[in-house]
Amino acid sequence: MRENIHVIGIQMDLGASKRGVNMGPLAIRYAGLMDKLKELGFEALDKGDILSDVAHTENPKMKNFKPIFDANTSLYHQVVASLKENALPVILGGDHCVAAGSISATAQHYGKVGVIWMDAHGDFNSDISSPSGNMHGMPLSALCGYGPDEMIAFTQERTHIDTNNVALVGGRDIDEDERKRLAEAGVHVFSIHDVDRLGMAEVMKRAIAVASEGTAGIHVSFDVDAITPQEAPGVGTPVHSGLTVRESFLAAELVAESGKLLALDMVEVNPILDERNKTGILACELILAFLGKSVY
Ligand code: EXY
Ligand code: MN
Ligand code: MN
Ligand code: MN
Repeated sequence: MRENIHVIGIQMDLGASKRGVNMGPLAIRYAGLMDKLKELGFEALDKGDILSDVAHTENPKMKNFKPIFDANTSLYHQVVASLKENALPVILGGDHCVAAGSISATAQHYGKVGVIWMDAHGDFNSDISSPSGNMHGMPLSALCGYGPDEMIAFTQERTHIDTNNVALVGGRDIDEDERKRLAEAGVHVFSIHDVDRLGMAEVMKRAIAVASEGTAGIHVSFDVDAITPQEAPGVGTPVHSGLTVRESFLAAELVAESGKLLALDMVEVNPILDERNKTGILACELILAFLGKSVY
């Protein structure tokens, strides 16, 4: 694990239908993230927040595409710059559309990276398959080269993630077309049912193996709606019967133990819908666990 952590916020809520997730970075910082990182012995630098332009939709199949593209482009450049400084970027969302920028940056820097996408959703829609036109339902598909292509036009090379190295963990609300698309693309899906049957330790062992095979390491993209809404109420798209808090921490601890983490997104914390920053605090503690904080 590297000593240098760069915390990069992105105040983006235009990819979701419910507003307010742009305040996620503030909520996670309010939980004490920077001090806690320093207590763990990291050189932790707060790079501030990337801001988003106002809502503006030209194509209802990709709502707010232009401001989302612009903010993601800024995020892409910031994450690339942090990686060049040999820091491990921790990206605070914002809705999940921001992973298009952050993961393209990691892939651009390292060449070949694996992705563990922890989410109640698949985020594997294209503009055509999306039932909503909301861009937070599309970033994983875009990153893997399954469209919408416009969404990852940040890099000259248009970096694509190989789906052989992508594991989706915690999925339980996946659209019918999206399920077919995930299967055709060959994404390794570990649904909540797999977590029940196999246990989180075995699921993460397999997910880490998938994401590590032939790659420089792993970018984890953690959507807090992966966790069950009783424990993480501050989300815009809650889905019942999700991961427990302990399963989530175990996943984080196993990633830390693997020594493969290259970058981390912590996204979809919506303070307006939260209860006394419960979800913000949880997100903060999960970040620490992904970075190696142990309970004993
Ligand atoms: N699959 C639905 C859609 O594409 O509209 C819902 C997507 C929600 C995405 C969330 C945050 O991870
Ligand atoms: Mn998501
Ligand atoms: Mn989600
Ligand atoms: Mn492939």
